[in-house]
Amino acid sequence: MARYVNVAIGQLGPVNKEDSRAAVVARLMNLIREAQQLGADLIVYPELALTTFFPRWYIEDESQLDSWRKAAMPGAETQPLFDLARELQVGFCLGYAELSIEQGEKRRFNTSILVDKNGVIVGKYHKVHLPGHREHEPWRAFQHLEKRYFTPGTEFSVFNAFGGRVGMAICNDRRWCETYRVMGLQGVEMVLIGYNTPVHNAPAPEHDDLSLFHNQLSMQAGAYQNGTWVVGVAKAGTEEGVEHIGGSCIIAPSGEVVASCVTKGDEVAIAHCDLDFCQIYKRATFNFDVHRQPNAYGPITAFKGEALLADGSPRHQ
Ligand code: CDV
Repeated sequence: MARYVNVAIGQLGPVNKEDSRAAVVARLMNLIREAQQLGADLIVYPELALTTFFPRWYIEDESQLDSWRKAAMPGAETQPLFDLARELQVGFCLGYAELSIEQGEKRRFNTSILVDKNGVIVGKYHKVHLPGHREHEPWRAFQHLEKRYFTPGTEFSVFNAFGGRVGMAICNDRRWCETYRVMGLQGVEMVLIGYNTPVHNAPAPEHDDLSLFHNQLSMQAGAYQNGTWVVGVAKAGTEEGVEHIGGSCIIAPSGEVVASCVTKGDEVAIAHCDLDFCQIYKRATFNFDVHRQPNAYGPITAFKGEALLADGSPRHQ
């Protein structure tokens, strides 16, 4: 039996500090309604979709920080989205800031959840690659304090959902080949990625003009090299004075872009994805069983940084 997933991009325009949670959820509900009219099975929303991208600010007040985070999911404000998903029979992937309290220990994650057509959470992911810095760096035009505000996740899981093998990653994860390969090794067929990417990259402003190129380059490479669909979804436009890229798109296992958004606002785009189209890549060029050489890949997990020192000697000596 053919396995198709009609996947929709649920791109958001800016979410400002003053926007109420209810107003943002109403926008997400408009997007899922439009997606359903276009025949979607699943809609993918951006990273930290419920709030403004608050890591751009250095905030010392814990209670203000916690006001951006959600302890319960669904909670009172997000329940209407879960109810609508069940009514429309459209699943969703949603990024949000999670406050987890386990055995009295408070932890904060940059989280994505996968929700099935019955409004049930079937997968959860904590962002592994947290970019930016920990301390206030006033020389920057704006901060990027994800390393301060979040605990990194420790695994890339793949879930049986929507008739296939579905994985999640968040924003900076999409730039790392390991993200896709670890899921590729679990047979992933569709990777869902929300992002908030400022055009301006303070440590390397030379890259500003290449922001959209690097966005697409990373996701196309990940799709092709692992024979998987990739869905990248932006929170785009100028948010609290900071310009973010759009460039939301759906990429086939061939590496080709098959659907994309054209604005930097709330927008839906959709693709009819044949999950079995992954097989021609997974069983030929990227047949891992036949062609991978893990014995040559030791440094990938043995070292965090470069394995050799400048003089060519091994780093651990
Ligand atoms: N939210 C992000 O992870 N943003 C990063 C920026 C800081 C470069 C990204 O990789 O897009």
